Formats: sequence, structure tokens, C-alpha cells
Amino acid sequence: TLLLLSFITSGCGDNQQAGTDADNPIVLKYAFFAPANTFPAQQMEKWKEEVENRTNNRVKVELFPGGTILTDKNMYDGVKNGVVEMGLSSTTYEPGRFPLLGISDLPSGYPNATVASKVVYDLIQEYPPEAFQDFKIITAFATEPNYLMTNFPVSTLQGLQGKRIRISSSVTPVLTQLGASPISMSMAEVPQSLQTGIVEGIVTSREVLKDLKLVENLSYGVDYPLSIVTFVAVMNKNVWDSLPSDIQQVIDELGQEMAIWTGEYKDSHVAESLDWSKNNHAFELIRLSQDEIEAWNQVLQPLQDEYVADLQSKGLPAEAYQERLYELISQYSQ
Ligand code: 3IO
Repeated sequence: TLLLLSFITSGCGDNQQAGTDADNPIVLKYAFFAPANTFPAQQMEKWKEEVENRTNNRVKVELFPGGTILTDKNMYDGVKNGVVEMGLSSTTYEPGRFPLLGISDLPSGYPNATVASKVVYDLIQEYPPEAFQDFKIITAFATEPNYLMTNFPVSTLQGLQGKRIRISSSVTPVLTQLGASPISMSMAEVPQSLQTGIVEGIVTSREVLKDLKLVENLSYGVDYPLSIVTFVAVMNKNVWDSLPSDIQQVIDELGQEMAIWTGEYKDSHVAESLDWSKNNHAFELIRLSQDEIEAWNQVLQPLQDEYVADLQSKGLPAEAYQERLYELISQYSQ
């Protein structure tokens, strides 16, 4: 009877359940807001390859980068509503929606993207964001600490006053503190905003000088590390619940692996982009004087503590989160 029952429930012919073999795979559509050659989209390619290989092609992943199905404005809601099964976006783009993640986005002394990605991945496991309650978190990672890059030389705070500089939304207080006029927008909108002069500079990670050819409009960088940008990839919860447990296990095993892979990919890509930009476009990385470094430190230093105090007063475990943040940075920087 058991055999007969399983024959009936698994059906036959057209009704065969997806995911039992490579001829009838489970299809996962996975969307992102920026172009395919950028580092978050390269992460998607790697994840696709690993999931398909490790499930013997019982899962087929279809990638939609470039904002073709969903953009940064509707990514997480689109996944929740089932427009696609999976989406990758930046929590840093949505101020207020991920309050604790806003702490680790502010300047914290991360040495690079690898450490930042490991730290952010762990923090998300230990403090699962409430806004992701109805999602399955697939992986998380972060940029290197971001740098100011401009079309005019900056060597003092004075030279930055009132300048129109793009930054991602949640970390705009960094630029306010430095005296610039922050303008927040998605990375997808940055190339045109630079070309048309809507902004005179940007704060982000430096691989985009090459990947998005931004070096054509940005001749200078300031060698002073600022905030990071956090990315979280999610799956629709009903889709996750419907997956066979061995496939769920493959995906879970990849969570931290992808955080590390992406951080390392990113760090090596930044180095390559900087070399290329210096050699082919005379891009100049400006080192601040010791006095200036101290001035920048002084205006930025209170930011995180003030934000933590505000969240703590609203009942969030912000102080514990901040303490764990520095523990993890020190652990992963060894
Ligand atoms: C990013 C987003 C999309 C594509 C490439 C990227 N490199 C760094 C980011 C993060 C970001 O949006 C930002 O504001 O630094």
C-alpha cells in the first residue's frame, strides 16, 4: 500500500513533482537591482552554480539582475508577494526598516569586505531582523568600508562643505557630519547622476570605478574608510517551506560560505579596480594629513554611539548588538 500511495501522490507524467530529478527541476527566479558584472550579481552566479551542482540539477536558478523584474524600491516586497522566488537587495537602502543593521553599517573599523561580510553574516543570524520574519534568509554580505570619490580634489573637511555627494540612504548622517550635502540613490542610478552632474562625488566601495566605469567621472578618492553597505538575499517563505529537506540543507550550508566567498571576491576586485584606475585613468587616492584624519575622526566618532543610545531608549538590544559587533570584528581580524 505504501508503494501504491507514493505512486499516487507523486503522480506520473505531467504531474510529477518538481525537484525529484534533473528533468523536472524546481525553478527559482532570483532578482537583483544592479548590472550582472557587479559584485553582488557575481555572487548570484556563484550561488546558482553551487546550488545546481550540489543538488545534481534538481534545482534550476534563473537570474534576473539589472532591475529587469524588481528594483531596489520593491525587491523585498516583490519576493514576499511571490513575483520571484528570491531577491537580493541592500538593507542599507531602507532607513528605519532594519534598525540594528544600521549600527553595523556606521563606521566601525572593518579592515576589508571579507571581515565585514563575516561579521554581518553572524550578526544577522544572532539578531534576525524583524522585517525578515516572513522570509527565509539565504545569505548576507557587505562591502569594504566605503570611500569618498569625487570629480574635484578633497584634502580637507573645508573642501567638502556643501558638495553634492551620493551615498546610500541609511548612512547619510556620515556625509552630514562631514559637512557635505548628501543625496541618496541606488547604485543603479549612480552612473547617469555622475554623467549629468547631479552629484559631484560618491561614497561607496571602489570596485565600481572599473565595473561601472565610474572612473571616467571620478578622478580622486580620499583614503579614509567610512560606512559599509549590507546586502541580504532572501527567499519567499512559502517557497522555502515547500522545498525538500535535503535541498534546504544544501542552501543552508551555502549561507556562510557565500558570505566569505563574496567578501574575498570583493576585496580582490577592489585591488584590481584601483590598480586599473591609477594606471589607465590617472585616478589619484589622496592621503589626509594627520590633523585632518583627527578632524574627520572627531566629527564621525559620536555617530554610532548616539544611534545606539537612541535605539536602546526605544527598547531595542542596541548596546548588546554593538558589543557583539566589535567582538566579531576583532575575532575575524586575527
Ligand atoms: C553596490 C550596489 C550595486 C552594485 C555594485 C555595488 N558596489 C557597492 C554597492 C553598494 C552600494 O550601493 C553603495 O551605496 O555603496
